[in-house]
Amino acid sequence: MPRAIIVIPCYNEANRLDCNSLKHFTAAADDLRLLFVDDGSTDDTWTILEDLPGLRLRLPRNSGKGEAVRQGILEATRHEPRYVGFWDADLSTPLDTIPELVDFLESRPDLQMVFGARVKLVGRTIERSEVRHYLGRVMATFVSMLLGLKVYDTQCGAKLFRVTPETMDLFARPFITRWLFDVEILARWIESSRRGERPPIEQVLYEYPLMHWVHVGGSKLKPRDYVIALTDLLRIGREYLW
Ligand SMILES: Nc1nc2c(ncn2[C@@H]2O[C@H](COP(=O)(O)OP(=O)(O)O)[C@@H](O)[C@H]2O)c(=O)[nH]1
Ligand SMILES: [Mg+2]
Repeated sequence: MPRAIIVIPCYNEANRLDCNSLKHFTAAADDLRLLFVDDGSTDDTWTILEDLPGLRLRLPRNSGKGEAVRQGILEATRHEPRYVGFWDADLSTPLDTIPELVDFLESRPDLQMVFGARVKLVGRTIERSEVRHYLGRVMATFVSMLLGLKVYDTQCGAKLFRVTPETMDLFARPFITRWLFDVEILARWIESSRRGERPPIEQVLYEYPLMHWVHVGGSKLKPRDYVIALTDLLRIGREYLW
């Protein structure tokens, strides 16, 4: 039984998948498994995944990162791991951060989830273009206001959850937005905690400042996605919070 299963959503990632790093990581970490979700890719992604060690799931058509992650997590829980998470296929967050987050969550039984946070501090390598950094900061500020939570970085693609009925309930239904499902995860928790069914989010979530995060080109996020994201924030507010 693996201690943790990490879902890697892949949509047309044939050119970006770093097979050597993925194989090397899997060989070295025997209590951690990767679960690749091919989200209806139209390139060679599936063929490449068939050659990688780990679990695989193939979705019949492209459904977006949130749904791919959700399906992956539902599949992962069937193997009864203690922790599940998700990680971007471009390995902007290096794979060796996975055991670090798992150990951290293990050492903190009070926590339900730990999110990687890209905080530019001296001594750490956090590399993003200025434009993306500042657009990201504006978005993050709106997200923080919407949720009423001093969260710094909801959009980092490195997240880990303790497998409990409460955390798995966050993935029970499809998300309503394409790119802001991470915000929805928090909004869902906050909605239940307001009903008195959960402790406050501040007691169960920890943002873990990453040592290393480097933007990898070939992103599928387009400028218009930032505009969609703003309207999606309002939809999240209406659906869960207001
Ligand atoms: N399943 C799925 N994953 C996607 C889709 N678009 C992007 N991703 C995945 O989301 C992760 C981050 O994507 P990326 O394009 O690097 O976004 P960025 O890092 O936010 O610029 C990668 O693992 C992608 O494969 C999609 O339509 N479906
Ligand atoms: Mg990326």
